[in-house]
Amino acid sequence: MTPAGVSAVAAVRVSGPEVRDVVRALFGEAALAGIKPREVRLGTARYPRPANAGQGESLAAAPAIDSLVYVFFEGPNSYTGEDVLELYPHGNPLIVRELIRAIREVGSVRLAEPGEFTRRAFLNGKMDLAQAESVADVIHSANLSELRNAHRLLGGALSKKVASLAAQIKDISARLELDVDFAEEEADPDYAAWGDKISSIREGVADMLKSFKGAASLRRLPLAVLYGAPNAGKSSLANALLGEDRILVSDIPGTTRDFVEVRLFLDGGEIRLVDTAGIAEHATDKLDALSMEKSREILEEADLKILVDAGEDEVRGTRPEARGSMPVAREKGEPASRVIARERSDRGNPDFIVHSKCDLRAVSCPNEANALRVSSKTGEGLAELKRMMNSALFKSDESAEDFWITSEREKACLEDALAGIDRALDLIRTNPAVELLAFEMQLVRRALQSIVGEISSEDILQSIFAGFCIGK
Ligand SMILES: Nc1nc2c(ncn2[C@@H]2O[C@H](COP(=O)(O)OP(=O)(O)OP(=O)(O)O)[C@@H](O)[C@H]2O)c(=O)[nH]1
Ligand SMILES: [Mg+2]
Repeated sequence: MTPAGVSAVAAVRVSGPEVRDVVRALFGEAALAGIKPREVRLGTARYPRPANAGQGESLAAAPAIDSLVYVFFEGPNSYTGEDVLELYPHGNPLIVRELIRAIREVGSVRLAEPGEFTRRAFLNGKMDLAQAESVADVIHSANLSELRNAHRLLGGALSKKVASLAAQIKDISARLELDVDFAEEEADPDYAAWGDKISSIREGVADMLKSFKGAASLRRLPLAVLYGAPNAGKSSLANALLGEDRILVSDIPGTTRDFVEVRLFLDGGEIRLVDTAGIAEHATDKLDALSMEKSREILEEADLKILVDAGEDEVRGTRPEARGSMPVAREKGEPASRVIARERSDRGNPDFIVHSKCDLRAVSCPNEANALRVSSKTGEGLAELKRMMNSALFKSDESAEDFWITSEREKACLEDALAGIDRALDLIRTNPAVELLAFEMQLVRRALQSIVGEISSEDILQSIFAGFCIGK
């Protein structure tokens, strides 16, 4: 269950009909006799006695693997629905390896395949397929909103919605089939009313489909880029946000050459923070030009562009040759940052402006929206900046009811359902025939039911659970 590597405690899980044999082999007959489901026990796991060992040899003679805590879960009240044994040895890879080796000597015990425990949970009816898929989302969520979504899916939000749509379709199908049977006796079916009902189902399906966020967009961490003139204090700011001196800082303009990427934890989750080389009007040399090119490239990818501005005078003082030719069409009272943002399109349109080094500035910077006074030296404005970054990068506008789907498979099922609905609506408009409608609705229902796995094939299960980790 836990990754390889040294840790305080590791977790190993065994599931299946031979779990009791494993308990006996590791801890002895007495331990098995006294075992109670879900009871936390401390014991010494020993190598199993070889099958050909004499009766006289006691178990205690076998060398110990580890002294550890274990819990037995009796099926069907377990994660997989089968008997399960969880063991918590010390987190030494050597112990874990020996423990697994000893367990595998018992009966036909073998290593689990990726996702096999969750697969068994699905096959034993402990959860439906949409929930099983969301287990992987719970494990891999990179931020709080993803995690909340994964928990909603695991809690059955998608399953419930699918079930309600499938029930509505079942209802329509039943009426359609009734009409097929009694076609001669009944008056013409009320196609218009059916069209309305089917359209409202279509809306539900289309909404879910629209909510899809694929793995590519989910696994990607939000990217914030600090950029601005050379010497503006970008690297100092990155260090201050991180709370450690990670990036080289100096009063020489052009200190940062390659952009530097660090990971920063905000309230909403982890982000990539990139400190770039200063962008000036003219490059001083070839290397400088390359650095600036790199900065521009990463800016293109940014989710949040933060312009770091130390005030024009300061910049000018440190690098006159770079800024000399800049056409400063500065209106009276207009802050330098605005001039920069307005006049120089190659600096990108910042989402936010940081007036840096505010401890050095005699006059306070104007209080604009989307701008903040910050000092990396005194720490002023840092907490506020983090809050701003958090709210810009992690939108928390979803309500408790909302969820988005993350599985390509579920998306494909919904697309099938939608296509069927559209064909049905088309039939109603052009050539209403009860038999054909009934057939299409059956297809739609099947597509929806396969989301939760009421209809699923071995191939589909294989591809879903192959993406899991071993032990889950
Ligand atoms: N007083 C004061 N000095 C600062 C502050 N932030 C940065 N500095 C100084 O400004 C100078 C430039 O800082 P850097 O962080 O290297 O600036 P940069 O924008 O990364 O510069 P380049 O990498 O050359 O583009 C250094 O001497 C810093 O010590 C601040 O908040 N207050
Ligand atoms: Mg720098």
